Amino acid sequence: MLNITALYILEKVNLEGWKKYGSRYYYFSAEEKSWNESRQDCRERRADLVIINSREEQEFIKKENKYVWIGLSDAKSEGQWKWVDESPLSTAFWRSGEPNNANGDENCAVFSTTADTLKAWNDIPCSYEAGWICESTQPYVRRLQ
Ligand code: 2F8
Ligand code: CA
Repeated sequence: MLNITALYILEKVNLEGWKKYGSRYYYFSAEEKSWNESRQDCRERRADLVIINSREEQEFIKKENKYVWIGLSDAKSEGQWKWVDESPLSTAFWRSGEPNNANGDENCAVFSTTADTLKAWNDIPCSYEAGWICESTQPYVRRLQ
C-alpha cells in the first residue's frame, strides 16, 4: 500500500507536465506523435488538443518555442478549419502563405514558431509526427490503484 507521502510525490511528478496559464492548464508533450495519436493522448489525460482563442494565449504558447500540434484541422471539409470542439476558426495566426494544403494532403495545423512574429501556424499532413499541447480546466492526476 502507498502511504500519503508517496502519493503526494506521485501527484507532484504528474503535475509537472502541466503549466497553468489564466484559468487553464496546458500539457506539453515530451514525445512526438501523429495528430490523431496526439489527440488520443490528450483525451486519456481528460483534456483535448489546445484551442487558441486569443492573442495572449498565442503568445503564451509561442514562448515555449516548440513544434507542436494544435487542435485545428480541416480533415472533414477541405478549407473549413475547425477546432476540436467543432467551433470554426475566427482569429488565426497562420504563417505567411499558409494554409496552402501542399500536395493536397495537409489537413492538420502545427505550431511552428518563427522569430519576431506571432504568425506561427502551418498546415501539414496529419500523419506526420510532432509534439503536442493538451488543454484542460484541470490538470489530470493519474492515481495508482
Ligand atoms: O514553404 C512552405 C511549405 O514548406 C513545407 O513543404 C515544403 C511544409 N511541409 C511540411 O512541413 C511537411 C509545407 O506545409 C509548407 O506549406
Ligand atoms: Ca502548409
